[in-house]
Amino acid sequence: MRTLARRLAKGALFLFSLTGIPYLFYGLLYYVVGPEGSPANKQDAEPTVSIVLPTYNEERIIENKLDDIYALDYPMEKVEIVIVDSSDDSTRDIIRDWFERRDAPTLNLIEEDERRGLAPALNDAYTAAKNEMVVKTDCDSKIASDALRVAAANLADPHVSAVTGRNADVLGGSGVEEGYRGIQATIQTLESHLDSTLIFHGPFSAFENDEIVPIDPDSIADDTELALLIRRNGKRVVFDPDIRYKEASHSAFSKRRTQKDRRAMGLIRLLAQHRDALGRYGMYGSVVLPFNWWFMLVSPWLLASGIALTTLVGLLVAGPFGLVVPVALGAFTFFGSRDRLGSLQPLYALFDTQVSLFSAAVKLLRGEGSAIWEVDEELRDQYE
Ligand SMILES: Nc1nc2c(ncn2[C@@H]2O[C@H](COP(=O)(O)OP(=O)(O)O)[C@@H](O)[C@H]2O)c(=O)[nH]1
Ligand SMILES: [Mg+2]
Repeated sequence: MRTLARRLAKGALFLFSLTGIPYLFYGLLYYVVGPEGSPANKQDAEPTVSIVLPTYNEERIIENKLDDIYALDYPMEKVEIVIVDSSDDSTRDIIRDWFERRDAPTLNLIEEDERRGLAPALNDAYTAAKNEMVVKTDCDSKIASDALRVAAANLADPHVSAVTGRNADVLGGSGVEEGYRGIQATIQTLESHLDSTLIFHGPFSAFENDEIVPIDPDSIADDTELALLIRRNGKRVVFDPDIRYKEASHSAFSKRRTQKDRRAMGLIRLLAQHRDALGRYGMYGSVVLPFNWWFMLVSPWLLASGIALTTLVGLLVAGPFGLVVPVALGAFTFFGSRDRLGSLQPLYALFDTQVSLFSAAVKLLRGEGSAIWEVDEELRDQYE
């Protein structure tokens, strides 16, 4: 029994160490590269802008969103707003009223008879967008007033064709989300300096219109997919921490699962679909994509197996007292999801993400992953 327990313990230790190797490697790279800000050679620019805004039943918050866009530090005569709407509430009437009261920006409203999902809606909106820089933003987000200018400055670099930004303020004060976003911003800054980053964020993603191509209508990682396709076509796609937005998030474990698991499913599926990109496109395919493969597809399974083995060892060695491992993990989750872990909070945020990635993989294996989802009404309280 003891020998078996010792072997299993060694196995668990091996799995945990193996999981950590790529993270140590990224840490070392960060130290060597010392990335700061965006890697783009930024220049002042004021291109014409199409703001793409998809809406599904956003009557509670659409007016505030339009007011926020109107307040951006940018000449509104140079802006058109392309709204693709699939609502069956009063969102459309509110939109029309709002634009009737103003000369600029102009409105291009695409009215869908029925909800088809976000990706096909976005494909239509991108086709309709006619200005030089196309900025996609979600209704449930607030963009910093200088965001369009900073994005335009990035795209003025001839090598860069897409740029995304940072969730600088998590509305609702979720410590779990803040912890995760901090780590993610560090990783995405490094990736951008190496070549390009993978993840593009729904609240703010800017693209050069000429580089936009259609995305898979079943995609649930729409912004990231477009960026990935642009990188595959040869241009860099980067993260600039100076582009700031605010987005609401939950900390509570069960509330987080719905949105995070769906987003995780989208990313896993996208990576799998584009597995042929591994090893190609310079550092993007040889470092950035493999790291994201590890983080999203491999390490959740290694961690889950390591935890299962450790629990088994505990049971073999200490009988029922061996349950201390799952109980400790439960306590970690209990306090972490209530933002009460102090300096350990970022570690919990990573754990929470790994839980989502694991459960997303299981859901995908079960054939789930619909491109139509229930919009989170509670999160919208933050934008009223
Ligand atoms: N046109 C259209 N917009 C959608 C659809 N589903 C979601 N949206 C919009 O897409 C944006 C992001 O949706 P959201 O539910 O907040 O996604 P999440 O932030 O990933 O949870 C919001 O502006 C929604 O109103 C859809 O099926 N059609
Ligand atoms: Mg949202």
